[in-house]
Amino acid sequence: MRFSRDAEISVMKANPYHYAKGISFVNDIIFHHYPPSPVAEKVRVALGIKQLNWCSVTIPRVPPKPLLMPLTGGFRRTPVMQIGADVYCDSQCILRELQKRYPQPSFSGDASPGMLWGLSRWTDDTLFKLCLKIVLAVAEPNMPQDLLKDRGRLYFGPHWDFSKVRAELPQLVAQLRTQLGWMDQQLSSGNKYMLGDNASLADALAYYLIWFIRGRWSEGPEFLSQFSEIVAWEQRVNEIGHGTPTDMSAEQALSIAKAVEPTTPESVDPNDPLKLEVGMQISIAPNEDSGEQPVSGKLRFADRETIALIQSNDQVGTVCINFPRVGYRIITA
Ligand SMILES: N[C@@H](CCC(=O)N[C@@H](CS)C(=O)NCC(=O)O)C(=O)O
Repeated sequence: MRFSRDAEISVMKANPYHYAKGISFVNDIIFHHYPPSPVAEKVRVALGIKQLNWCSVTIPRVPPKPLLMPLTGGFRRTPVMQIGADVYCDSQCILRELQKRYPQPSFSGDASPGMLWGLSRWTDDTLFKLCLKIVLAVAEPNMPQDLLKDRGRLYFGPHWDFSKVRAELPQLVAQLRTQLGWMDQQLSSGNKYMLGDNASLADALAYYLIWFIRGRWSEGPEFLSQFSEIVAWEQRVNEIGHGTPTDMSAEQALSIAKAVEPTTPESVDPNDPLKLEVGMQISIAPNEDSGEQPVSGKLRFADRETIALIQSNDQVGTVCINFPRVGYRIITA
């Protein structure tokens, strides 16, 4: 759904420059991220595959994130996408929404989409954690303490210890080598991209891990040089770019949310195993023990893939916050 002209005008009036130019942003993609975030890089590549225009809001790397939290109900991870007063947390949810709103070119390239989401559980879970262990364990002695403590707890639980991880580094690298070998093999068919001659979600899912290893692990470039197909493909994905970003301030993003109402429909799958109902009080939290606070509010929407709740506060008015189902647990009552 697009916003009415009245809603657009009310946002424009909040900013005289935009009013004069006739720009409103209420239907635009607002992407909250920071440049070194690998998960954000995955979405930036996806925005490039679809050649989209988007507004770029830079957020802090560690909490507090006072200009993001009012939109996400306290969810602190990066990235977050906002369109008007609808907010999408977690890259899985963001990518699905982008595919829904901008179907062409499709994220499934030359293939059908179903198993691509399954593929994302391998890349974003097993493989991303493995890359994080290698990158963080090697970088630990030179990392700022606040960042190290934050990421250790977030990704590896309350008893994280990178000195132990460093001791098993060759084992971890061996695990990574085999799995990147699968990607290299996939590319040896002569196709330009992972699933054919059109770029797909599979490319974004693989690329951000390679980008992360190359940029943040001191031995990454040398390690990657053994995968000749990956190295050539990496260049092709790099050339896709990120679409067209335009900088936006966090304050402006908040004012856009405040000027409009959420468009996410009120609807719940009647066969939902949790017997959810519109309006019920719920909390949503990541499945893993990451120390993150659940996000609470009134249920607005639930289907097999997505769950969304409503929250209100002075900074944004009412927002609808969407999460993926997979990887998150829902607490009722
Ligand atoms: N499952 C999440 C993972 C996101 C994630 O872990 N992002 C990292 C940055 S790459 C993060 O949130 N780090 C902590 C922070 O930014 O506060 C997703 O796919 O979006």
